[in-house]
Amino acid sequence: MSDKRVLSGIQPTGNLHLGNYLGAIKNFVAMQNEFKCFFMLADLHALTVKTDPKVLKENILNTAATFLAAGLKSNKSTIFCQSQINSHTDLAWILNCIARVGWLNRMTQFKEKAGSNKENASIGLYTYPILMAADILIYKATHVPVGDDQKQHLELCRDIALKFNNDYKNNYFTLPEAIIPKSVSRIMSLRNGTKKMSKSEESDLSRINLTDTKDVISQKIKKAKTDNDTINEKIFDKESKRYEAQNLIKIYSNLKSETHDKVLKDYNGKTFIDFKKDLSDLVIEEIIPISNMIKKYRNDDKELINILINGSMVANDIAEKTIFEIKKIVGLA
Ligand code: AQP
Repeated sequence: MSDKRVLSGIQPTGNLHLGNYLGAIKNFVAMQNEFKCFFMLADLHALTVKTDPKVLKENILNTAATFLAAGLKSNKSTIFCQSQINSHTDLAWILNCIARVGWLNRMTQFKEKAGSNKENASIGLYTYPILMAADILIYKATHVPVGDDQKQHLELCRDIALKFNNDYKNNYFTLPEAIIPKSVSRIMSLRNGTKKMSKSEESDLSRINLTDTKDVISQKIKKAKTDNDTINEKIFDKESKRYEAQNLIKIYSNLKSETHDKVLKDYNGKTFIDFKKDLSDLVIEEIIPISNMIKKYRNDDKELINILINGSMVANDIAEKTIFEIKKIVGLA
């Protein structure tokens, strides 16, 4: 096993969807044989928007079940809940004092999530990227597999680590690198090809949930927005603006492990009616086994809870060592 360390996480904010799967979890599964991996349920991040406590508890268990159902193994990866490791928030405070307000003001995710009512957004939503930097740096992660939407936060994490090293005249932090899947860096909503597929989007028709049934998946793909043109090799041209079509082709090519060019060639001249049928079959083949396993894991929450407790113990040992070293560097220990 290489000495690279991987950390990533997912917020337990609702049903995980095809975007979370292709953009993140599928890559987590592939990495666990090669690297030392830490995968967390980012439950502190989930509090940045209004959350019902009972729903959050359920979402934590659903997300843990989804990790395992998708193929993460507790004997290969450390799977844990962020809120159980106090050093994340200890380090976040120290990093709050390193990061600059101007840096946070540039974060586009805050602008998108806060919308037009910025004044009413939580401070947590604003400082979310600092906690994310702490999540990564507390485990001295070298690599962070994320979707393209998180690239800016990762760059901020590197800036914070670099400033810490400069301010304290050492090379304590290694700068982590993002690993962004090339073929599907961002899965878009099935209803609007310019918006990313998201758990919090109101319309359930905008996403394929990892718990959807066969019929629901077929219906959602049938109803997915497309245009009246046939499939042709110009779909990905900048001026084509066929965003919904591009999104469906990207999903297909990822699931089939084929290039966009090959898919476009195979379906050249065909309509989306034909294509959607085949896409449905592919999505069902990938998602239904996961969906069945999620149900199985949720039948025995004790096993899930034990996995999270064990993961937290492993994570805590490492995080406590790091925070002690950092406290010494900054003069708090
Ligand atoms: N549409 C997407 N395409 C590719 N990757 C995606 N990810 C999320 N949406 C897509 C990746 O999934 C990981 C976990 O994301 P998260 O749940 O922590 O937060 P998020 O990015 O804010 O995801 P959502 O679905 O949009 O959640 P809500 O609606 O709760 O904010 C990340 O690696 C992300 O890149």
